[in-house]
Amino acid sequence: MGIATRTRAKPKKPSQFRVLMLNDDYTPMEFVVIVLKRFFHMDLEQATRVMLHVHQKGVGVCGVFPYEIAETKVNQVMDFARQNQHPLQCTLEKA
Ligand code: TYC
Repeated sequence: MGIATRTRAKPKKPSQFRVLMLNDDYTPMEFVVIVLKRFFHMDLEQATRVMLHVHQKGVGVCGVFPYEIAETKVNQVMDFARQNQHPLQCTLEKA
């Protein structure tokens, strides 16, 4: 097989995306903890730690996932926040 038709010797891993939670002044702390437990499978202690980190620093990482899963998590969080009339914001960025 000629060089032009050879596949890559080292296929790239599928790229990963960080799901970020953003702080705001109105969403109750308890609600953020529920979100982290429900959608990111954290236990109470872990969820509380991440929530407080976001509260103090403005932003925090909920997890790192392949693009489609990260996007689904962002949509699930935003839908759940909207349903409960909280302004909680969640986004993703390339890891
Ligand atoms: N800052 C919010 C409050 O004081 C709590 C909060 C934490 C909101 C994390 C959003 O992603 C967040 N009620």
